[in-house]
Amino acid sequence: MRHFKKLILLSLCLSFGALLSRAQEPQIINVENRASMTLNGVWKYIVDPYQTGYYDYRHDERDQQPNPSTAESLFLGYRRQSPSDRVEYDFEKADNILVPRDWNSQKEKLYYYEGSLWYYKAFDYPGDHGQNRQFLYFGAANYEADVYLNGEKLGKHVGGFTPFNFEVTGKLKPAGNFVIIKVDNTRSVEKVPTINTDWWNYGGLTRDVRIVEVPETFIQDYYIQLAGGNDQEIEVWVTLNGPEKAGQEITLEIPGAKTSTTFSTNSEGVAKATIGVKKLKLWSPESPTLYEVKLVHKGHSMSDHIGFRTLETEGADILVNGKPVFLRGICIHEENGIRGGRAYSKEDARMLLGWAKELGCNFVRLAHYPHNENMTRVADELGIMVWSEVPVYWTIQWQNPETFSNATNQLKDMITRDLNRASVIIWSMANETPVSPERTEFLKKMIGIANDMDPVRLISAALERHTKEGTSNTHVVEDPLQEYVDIIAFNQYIGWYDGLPDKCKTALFDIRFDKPVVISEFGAGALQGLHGSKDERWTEEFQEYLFDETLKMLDKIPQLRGITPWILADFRSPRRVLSDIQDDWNRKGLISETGEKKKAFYVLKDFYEMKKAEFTDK
Ligand code: GCB
Repeated sequence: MRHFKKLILLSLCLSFGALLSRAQEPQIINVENRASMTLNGVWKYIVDPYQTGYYDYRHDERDQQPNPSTAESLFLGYRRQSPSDRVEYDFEKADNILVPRDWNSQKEKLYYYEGSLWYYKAFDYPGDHGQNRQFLYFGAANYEADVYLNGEKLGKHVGGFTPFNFEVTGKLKPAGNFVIIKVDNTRSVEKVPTINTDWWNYGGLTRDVRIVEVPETFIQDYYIQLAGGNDQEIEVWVTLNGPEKAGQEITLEIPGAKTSTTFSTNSEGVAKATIGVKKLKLWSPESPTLYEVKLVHKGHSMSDHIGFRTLETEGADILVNGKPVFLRGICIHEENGIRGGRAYSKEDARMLLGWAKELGCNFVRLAHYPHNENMTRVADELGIMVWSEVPVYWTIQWQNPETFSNATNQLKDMITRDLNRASVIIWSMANETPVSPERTEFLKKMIGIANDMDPVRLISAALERHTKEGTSNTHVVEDPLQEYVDIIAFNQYIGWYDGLPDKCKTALFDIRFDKPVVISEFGAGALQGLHGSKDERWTEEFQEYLFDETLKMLDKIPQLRGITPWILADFRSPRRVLSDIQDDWNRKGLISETGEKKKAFYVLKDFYEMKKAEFTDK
């Protein structure tokens, strides 16, 4: 029986509505195709480990005080007025830093820095100061950002990998503006992610910063996607923001499909329509067709490029455009090891996804947090399906309502940003979380939210397996979450953390569900260029052997419909301290941090060629 996305968890999600209210302003999507002025480039910065610019000597927040001290309140961006004036900072004299970029990889002295750092940029805004509205937009800031414009606080944002914006209409001057942001990447137990991760916690304004300019009433957000398993109907909703949002006409044009439809907003400013279409050229990895889509409101037009594909499961099969697919995947961290630091640009996305293509992939798992929007947009162009996930990683505080609302805000912001990307087929809720009733409730509620926001994409989470009681080498997933996900995914490291690769020869998996299975991680560490016997850890030969044996083992799972081995490229992790081998790098990459391919790369490539042939014939 075909399985269209179910909404059984909807009521759960609604009852949690109260907890989900967001302090921040709703996200404006598709900023790339809106009028905007970039604030990317050279900024000034001041490192402030004791947060002296933010807290006074009684540890009171200066920005809550009626007359904060001009001498130390860095957010005021105050300049000395006379020689006797005491001002204990000067942004103009401070060092330069690039935005977007993390700070750790730009400055040697910041290599291990985790804490507060102030960013400053002066700019003119010659643009419209009359009828339009302006928003200060950030692609992401890791982890907390306190944002000030011309000395006035705009707000605070929590969460390191999703976009946020603040309205600045009426606050911009034609000349002499300055924006100051305190970014703090201190880790702590109640955050998402929490203190313990296996990746480096890069800090900073890691993605684009812009002033986005929109009409007084504007299209904030929209959804234009094929309805479930049906390639004849496009479901549309559009949300207006502004004083005249009710009863407004919106026109959707898809010139390439010879379609144009006009529909109206309700009192909430939301317009909905279902549009019949015939003979759409569907988006697929083999042929990633994107249509130009235009939304017009009161003569203002905004465009996007959107692919249309159907997505559903049938028993253990994942059907894309009605055809079973095998997800030939690879995990990727958002890092450009060659340059150093977080990946952020279209070029970075082309490099990482280009490597995935070379490997024969049609799928990537963007681990372990939402990657920058260039990744999903380039994936749309290249025809690579995407698993997107939130940093609910290992052990977070399952019973803390703030942690829950933080995790769900990140989930909602991730989905909101990428709802129209055909490449995205899976929303993942978590990675390797320890089973407990509290954790399962937490994740079930997240699933409810994701299903409610997106009726089409499949839901998953990277779970764990263990050895079945009474057996020595039969493996099971005993996690109640399996019932609530569309795809059963789990990480397994037989041959690396559990025995040696030989163990794969006799290992069996006992999966009880008639659902697609994706192995979301397996791998072994190898230092590129280190050669030896297949039994010697850290050699390319060991990694190659483990891939060989693992692929044979996994291929015996009847429901296997995809794999995303760990990982495309070596990445920085402070947990990896073995001198001369790791030196701060997790070495499970198939490609080194210098861009050299290891032997296992070719083993996986061969497997993918075989799988491609097998599934093309289906
Ligand atoms: C895992 C984690 C991943 C680690 C990897 C490893 O299971 O999900 O974040 O980096 O193992 O290398 O141990």
